[in-house]
Amino acid sequence: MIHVFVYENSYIHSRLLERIMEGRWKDGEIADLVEKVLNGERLSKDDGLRLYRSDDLLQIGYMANWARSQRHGKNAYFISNRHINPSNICVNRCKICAFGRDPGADGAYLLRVGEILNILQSSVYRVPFEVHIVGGLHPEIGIDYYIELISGIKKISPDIYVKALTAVEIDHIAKVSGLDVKTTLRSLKRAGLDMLPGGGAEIFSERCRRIGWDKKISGERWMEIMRIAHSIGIKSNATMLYGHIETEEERIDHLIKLRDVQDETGGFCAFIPLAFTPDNTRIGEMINHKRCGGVDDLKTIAISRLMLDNFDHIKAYWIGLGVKTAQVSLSFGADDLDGTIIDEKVFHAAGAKSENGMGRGELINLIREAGFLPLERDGAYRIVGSAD
Ligand code: V47
Repeated sequence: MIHVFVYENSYIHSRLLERIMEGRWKDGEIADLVEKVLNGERLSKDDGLRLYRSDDLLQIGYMANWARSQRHGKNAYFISNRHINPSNICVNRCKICAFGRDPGADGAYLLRVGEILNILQSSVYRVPFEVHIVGGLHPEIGIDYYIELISGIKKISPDIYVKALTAVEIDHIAKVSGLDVKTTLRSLKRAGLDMLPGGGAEIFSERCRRIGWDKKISGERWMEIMRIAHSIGIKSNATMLYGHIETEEERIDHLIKLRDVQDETGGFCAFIPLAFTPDNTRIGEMINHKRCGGVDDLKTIAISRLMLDNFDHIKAYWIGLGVKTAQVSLSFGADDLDGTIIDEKVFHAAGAKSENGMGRGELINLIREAGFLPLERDGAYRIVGSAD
């Protein structure tokens, strides 16, 4: 029995319904998968691979849009936020990264806590506001710096939502500070840490890690740190870096591992597929600075929505996708456009062409033009207000 939920005024949904009624979807190479999705059945690894290998982008998009609408109807979320990168000094120097610098190298920097607080004092002009803090693995900066930073931010305003430190950074800070991960996370939470961003997961494949980021913690360790965070009430996001040297099978394996962790903990808020941006990176040289195409971007958003049936939010990160693809992604399974993203540095170091920040009004217009209802949210996905 196929249950179809049709939203009023929804062209896409009425088209899907039409196709289903006419039985046309039954002829396609992925027709059995349409049936599985509409029946709410979980997709297998083989199903995920078939989706990647299918050329039927629109059918994949229909399914993902249908799954999206089951959770969110026509809602599309955004937030007012900015990035802060305390330091680009990094002991890992991954081949995918154009942001990191060796200690003492040209352009290497470490911001003092006071400097960061000054930046925030002058740039938080509306609340709620999210600050996204990530940086390099500095050989000497331990937990004291981050406790001072996070508690200083909460003194500026307790309504600033602090999404800070990837699992990779948590592992490093714990080591530098001579602490275990749980104690580190507990102390940061006490200081005001609200959640962890999803970075540093890359692709969990060991093969890729050996070639591209051999000093970074393994995928298993990344997941272990997320499990610990979730167990003490710290939520997080999750990411997948795609479009470099990974195979489709490695992508699907990555998604299934995340789905398994989410089944266990329920602690992931959003999944963000990150399109590899190749300039100024050593992996970029290996692939002739080729960036994956728009079809791959849209398929990856849609397949993420379909495989990650236990994730509420799929984010289209416009900094990496480009604004136009991010907008179209809203009809391919994404429900969140991240935010205003002032002062992003990691993707821009690698050649991202997007603007360094977007006005709130522009975000709202993009969402409306795509036929969705713009809803401003806070860091925990509580709705702050409808833009209408
Ligand atoms: O951890 C590094 C990736 C991540 C490149 O949680 C690259 O809400 C593309 O994690 N091309 C940082 N990607 C960004 C990140 C993120 C972004 C937006 C929202 C959230 C969230 C998290 O970017 C890194 C790494 O995985 N990265 N270099 C590159 N050349």
